[in-house]
Amino acid sequence: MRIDIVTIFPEYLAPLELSLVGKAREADIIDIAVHDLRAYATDKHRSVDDTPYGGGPGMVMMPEPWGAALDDIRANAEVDPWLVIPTPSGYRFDQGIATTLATREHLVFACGRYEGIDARVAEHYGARDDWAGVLEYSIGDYVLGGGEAAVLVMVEAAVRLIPGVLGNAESAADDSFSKEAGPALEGPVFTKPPRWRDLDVPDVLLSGDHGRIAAWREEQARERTEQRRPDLTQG
Ligand code: JEW
Repeated sequence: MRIDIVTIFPEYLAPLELSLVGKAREADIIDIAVHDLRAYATDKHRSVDDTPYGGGPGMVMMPEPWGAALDDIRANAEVDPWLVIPTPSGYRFDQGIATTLATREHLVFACGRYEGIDARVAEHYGARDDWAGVLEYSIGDYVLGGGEAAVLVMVEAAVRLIPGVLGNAESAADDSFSKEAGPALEGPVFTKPPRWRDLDVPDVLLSGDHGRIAAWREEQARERTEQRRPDLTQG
Protein backbone atom coordinates (compact mmCIF):
# COMPACT_ATOMS: atom_id res chain seq x y z
CA MET A 1 0.00 0.00 0.00
CA ARG A 2 1.08 3.55 -0.80
CA ILE A 3 0.00 6.43 1.50
CA ASP A 4 0.57 10.14 0.79
CA ILE A 5 -0.29 12.72 3.45
CA VAL A 6 -0.55 16.45 2.68
CA THR A 7 -0.35 18.88 5.63
CA ILE A 8 1.03 22.25 6.69
CA PHE A 9 2.51 20.44 9.75
CA PRO A 10 4.64 17.55 8.38
CA GLU A 11 6.28 17.03 11.82
CA TYR A 12 2.84 16.21 13.26
CA LEU A 13 3.03 12.89 11.36
CA ALA A 14 6.35 11.85 12.96
CA PRO A 15 4.66 9.11 15.07
CA LEU A 16 4.09 7.17 11.83
CA GLU A 17 7.81 6.27 12.05
CA LEU A 18 7.19 4.36 15.30
CA SER A 19 5.67 1.11 16.48
CA LEU A 20 3.41 -0.96 14.23
CA VAL A 21 3.18 1.53 11.34
CA GLY A 22 6.91 2.26 11.49
CA LYS A 23 7.68 -1.47 11.35
CA ALA A 24 5.32 -1.96 8.39
CA ARG A 25 7.26 0.79 6.59
CA GLU A 26 10.62 -0.81 7.42
CA ALA A 27 9.28 -4.14 6.12
CA ASP A 28 8.20 -2.40 2.86
CA ILE A 29 4.60 -3.47 3.40
CA ILE A 30 3.57 0.19 3.20
CA ASP A 31 5.22 3.26 1.71
CA ILE A 32 4.29 6.58 3.39
CA ALA A 33 5.25 10.03 2.07
CA VAL A 34 4.40 13.25 3.95
CA HIS A 35 4.14 16.44 1.85
CA ASP A 36 4.25 20.07 2.99
CA LEU A 37 1.29 21.91 1.45
CA ARG A 38 3.22 25.19 1.65
CA ALA A 39 5.64 23.87 -0.96
CA TYR A 40 2.71 24.25 -3.40
CA ALA A 41 1.83 27.84 -2.40
CA THR A 42 2.73 30.43 -5.03
CA ASP A 43 2.91 33.84 -3.31
CA LYS A 44 5.99 35.07 -1.48
CA HIS A 45 4.36 34.47 1.93
CA ARG A 46 3.46 30.88 0.96
CA SER A 47 -0.20 31.51 1.82
CA VAL A 48 -2.58 28.55 2.03
CA ASP A 49 -5.64 30.28 3.56
CA ASP A 50 -7.98 33.15 2.76
CA THR A 51 -11.15 34.77 4.14
CA PRO A 52 -14.45 32.89 3.75
CA TYR A 53 -16.93 33.93 1.06
CA GLY A 54 -20.18 34.97 2.71
CA GLY A 55 -18.32 36.20 5.77
CA GLY A 56 -17.94 34.60 9.17
CA PRO A 57 -15.09 33.80 11.52
CA GLY A 58 -11.74 32.25 10.69
CA MET A 59 -10.06 31.38 7.43
CA VAL A 60 -10.57 28.73 4.71
CA MET A 61 -7.87 26.76 2.91
CA MET A 62 -7.41 27.98 -0.68
CA PRO A 63 -8.07 25.44 -3.46
CA GLU A 64 -4.98 26.27 -5.61
CA PRO A 65 -2.23 24.83 -3.33
CA TRP A 66 -4.38 21.71 -2.80
CA GLY A 67 -4.86 21.31 -6.55
CA ALA A 68 -1.13 21.63 -7.20
CA ALA A 69 -0.19 19.19 -4.42
CA LEU A 70 -2.78 16.56 -5.33
CA ASP A 71 -2.05 16.77 -9.09
CA ASP A 72 1.66 16.27 -8.32
CA ILE A 73 0.87 13.19 -6.21
CA ARG A 74 -1.38 11.80 -8.98
CA ALA A 75 1.31 12.40 -11.61
CA ASN A 76 3.65 10.14 -9.59
CA ALA A 77 1.04 7.46 -8.81
CA GLU A 78 0.71 4.03 -10.41
CA VAL A 79 -3.02 3.57 -9.80
CA ASP A 80 -6.04 5.87 -9.31
CA PRO A 81 -5.75 6.95 -5.64
CA TRP A 82 -8.53 7.45 -3.10
CA LEU A 83 -8.60 10.94 -1.56
CA VAL A 84 -9.44 10.80 2.16
CA ILE A 85 -10.37 14.07 3.88
CA PRO A 86 -10.86 14.15 7.67
CA THR A 87 -13.60 16.59 8.64
CA PRO A 88 -16.01 16.97 11.57
CA SER A 89 -18.83 16.94 8.99
CA GLY A 90 -17.84 13.62 7.41
CA TYR A 91 -19.28 10.12 7.54
CA ARG A 92 -18.32 8.38 10.79
CA PHE A 93 -15.03 6.46 10.52
CA ASP A 94 -15.37 2.99 12.07
CA GLN A 95 -13.79 -0.48 12.02
CA GLY A 96 -15.68 -1.41 8.85
CA ILE A 97 -14.28 1.61 7.02
CA ALA A 98 -10.77 0.83 8.33
CA THR A 99 -11.17 -2.69 6.90
CA THR A 100 -12.12 -1.29 3.49
CA LEU A 101 -9.26 1.25 3.50
CA ALA A 102 -6.83 -1.58 4.33
CA THR A 103 -7.63 -3.18 0.95
CA ARG A 104 -6.79 -0.06 -1.12
CA GLU A 105 -3.55 0.20 -3.07
CA HIS A 106 -3.14 3.99 -2.78
CA LEU A 107 -4.58 6.43 -0.22
CA VAL A 108 -3.99 10.19 -0.18
CA PHE A 109 -4.90 12.00 3.05
CA ALA A 110 -5.60 15.76 2.94
CA CYS A 111 -5.15 17.41 6.35
CA GLY A 112 -7.14 20.62 6.63
CA ARG A 113 -6.63 23.40 9.17
CA TYR A 114 -8.49 26.64 9.97
CA GLU A 115 -12.22 26.24 9.11
CA GLY A 116 -11.51 23.53 6.55
CA ILE A 117 -10.69 23.20 2.82
CA ASP A 118 -12.58 25.06 0.05
CA ALA A 119 -15.40 22.63 -0.83
CA ARG A 120 -14.51 22.67 -4.53
CA VAL A 121 -11.43 20.53 -3.82
CA ALA A 122 -13.55 17.53 -2.75
CA GLU A 123 -16.02 18.20 -5.59
CA HIS A 124 -13.25 18.41 -8.22
CA TYR A 125 -11.37 15.25 -7.20
CA GLY A 126 -14.66 13.39 -6.82
CA ALA A 127 -15.35 14.11 -10.51
CA ARG A 128 -11.87 13.20 -11.82
CA ASP A 129 -11.63 9.90 -13.69
CA ASP A 130 -7.96 9.49 -12.68
CA TRP A 131 -8.90 9.41 -8.96
CA ALA A 132 -10.79 6.48 -7.44
CA GLY A 133 -13.01 8.74 -5.32
CA VAL A 134 -13.20 11.16 -2.39
CA LEU A 135 -14.03 10.01 1.16
CA GLU A 136 -14.86 12.52 3.92
CA TYR A 137 -14.69 10.99 7.41
CA SER A 138 -15.05 12.11 11.03
CA ILE A 139 -13.32 10.08 13.76
CA GLY A 140 -15.82 11.25 16.41
CA ASP A 141 -18.06 14.00 17.71
CA TYR A 142 -15.48 16.44 19.04
CA VAL A 143 -13.69 19.31 17.33
CA LEU A 144 -10.01 18.95 16.47
CA GLY A 145 -7.79 21.79 15.29
CA GLY A 146 -7.08 20.04 12.02
CA GLY A 147 -6.99 16.72 10.22
CA GLU A 148 -3.55 15.50 11.32
CA ALA A 149 -4.57 13.71 14.54
CA ALA A 150 -7.47 12.08 12.66
CA VAL A 151 -5.07 10.84 9.96
CA LEU A 152 -2.85 9.24 12.63
CA VAL A 153 -5.94 7.39 13.88
CA MET A 154 -7.16 6.29 10.43
CA VAL A 155 -3.72 5.17 9.20
CA GLU A 156 -3.04 3.08 12.32
CA ALA A 157 -6.53 1.52 12.24
CA ALA A 158 -6.14 0.54 8.56
CA VAL A 159 -2.47 -0.47 8.45
CA ARG A 160 -2.74 -2.98 11.33
CA LEU A 161 -5.34 -4.86 9.23
CA ILE A 162 -3.02 -5.36 6.24
CA PRO A 163 -1.89 -8.99 5.99
CA GLY A 164 1.64 -9.38 7.36
CA VAL A 165 1.53 -6.30 9.59
CA LEU A 166 0.33 -7.89 12.84
CA GLY A 167 2.68 -10.54 14.21
CA ASN A 168 -0.25 -12.63 15.40
CA ALA A 169 -2.92 -12.99 12.70
CA GLU A 170 -5.56 -13.77 15.34
CA SER A 171 -5.03 -10.55 17.27
CA ALA A 172 -7.05 -8.38 14.87
CA ALA A 173 -9.95 -10.86 14.72
CA ASP A 174 -10.23 -10.91 18.55
CA ASP A 175 -10.40 -7.14 19.00
CA SER A 176 -13.47 -5.22 20.07
CA PHE A 177 -15.38 -4.11 16.97
CA SER A 178 -13.90 -6.83 14.75
CA LYS A 179 -16.41 -8.69 12.53
CA GLU A 180 -15.70 -12.00 14.27
CA ALA A 181 -16.12 -10.69 17.82
CA GLY A 182 -19.17 -8.57 16.99
CA PRO A 183 -19.35 -4.91 18.04
CA ALA A 184 -18.78 -5.48 21.77
CA LEU A 185 -16.24 -4.19 24.28
CA GLU A 186 -13.59 -6.52 25.65
CA GLY A 187 -13.47 -7.33 29.35
CA PRO A 188 -10.56 -6.79 31.77
CA VAL A 189 -7.19 -8.46 31.19
CA PHE A 190 -4.56 -9.58 33.72
CA THR A 191 -0.95 -10.79 33.80
CA LYS A 192 1.55 -11.75 36.51
CA PRO A 193 1.93 -11.39 39.44
CA PRO A 194 -1.21 -13.17 40.72
CA ARG A 195 -1.42 -10.69 43.68
CA TRP A 196 -0.47 -7.03 43.27
CA ARG A 197 -1.02 -4.41 46.03
CA ASP A 198 -3.61 -6.66 47.70
CA LEU A 199 -5.46 -7.18 44.42
CA ASP A 200 -5.88 -10.78 43.21
CA VAL A 201 -6.30 -11.98 39.66
CA PRO A 202 -9.77 -13.63 39.45
CA ASP A 203 -9.44 -17.33 40.46
CA VAL A 204 -11.19 -18.57 37.32
CA LEU A 205 -8.30 -17.31 35.16
CA LEU A 206 -5.85 -19.47 37.16
CA SER A 207 -8.15 -22.55 37.09
CA GLY A 208 -6.98 -23.98 33.76
CA ASP A 209 -10.66 -24.68 32.94
CA HIS A 210 -10.86 -23.21 29.42
CA GLY A 211 -14.64 -23.58 29.22
CA ARG A 212 -15.22 -21.65 32.48
CA ILE A 213 -12.62 -19.05 31.43
CA ALA A 214 -14.35 -18.41 28.08
CA ALA A 215 -17.78 -18.16 29.77
CA TRP A 216 -16.43 -15.74 32.42
CA ARG A 217 -14.81 -13.53 29.80
CA GLU A 218 -18.01 -13.45 27.75
CA GLU A 219 -20.01 -12.36 30.79
CA GLN A 220 -17.47 -9.66 31.69
CA ALA A 221 -17.57 -8.33 28.13
CA ARG A 222 -21.38 -8.37 28.10
CA GLU A 223 -21.66 -6.48 31.42
CA ARG A 224 -19.08 -3.90 30.39
CA THR A 225 -20.73 -3.31 27.02
CA GLU A 226 -24.16 -2.88 28.63
CA GLN A 227 -22.71 -0.42 31.20
CA ARG A 228 -20.42 1.66 28.98
CA ARG A 229 -21.84 1.26 25.47
CA PRO A 230 -25.54 0.41 25.59
CA ASP A 231 -25.71 1.70 22.02
CA LEU A 232 -23.78 -1.44 20.96
CA THR A 233 -26.21 -3.93 22.55
CA GLN A 234 -28.86 -5.45 20.30
CA GLY A 235 -31.79 -6.49 22.57
C1 JEW B 1 -11.35 17.98 11.97
C2 JEW B 1 -10.12 18.38 9.91
C3 JEW B 1 -9.64 20.88 9.50
C4 JEW B 1 -12.39 15.75 12.64
C5 JEW B 1 -13.09 15.36 13.76
N1 JEW B 1 -12.88 21.49 9.03
C6 JEW B 1 -13.14 22.00 10.02
C7 JEW B 1 -13.47 22.64 11.21
C8 JEW B 1 -12.57 22.84 12.29
C9 JEW B 1 -13.05 23.41 13.42
C10 JEW B 1 -14.38 23.82 13.52
C11 JEW B 1 -15.25 23.60 12.46
C12 JEW B 1 -14.80 23.02 11.30
C13 JEW B 1 -11.10 22.46 12.31
N2 JEW B 1 -10.62 21.57 11.33
C14 JEW B 1 -10.74 20.21 11.34
C15 JEW B 1 -11.34 19.34 12.26
C16 JEW B 1 -10.74 17.50 10.80
C17 JEW B 1 -10.13 19.75 10.19
C18 JEW B 1 -9.96 21.98 10.23
C19 JEW B 1 -12.05 17.07 12.87
N3 JEW B 1 -13.18 16.37 14.59
N4 JEW B 1 -12.57 17.42 14.07
N5 JEW B 1 -13.67 14.17 14.03
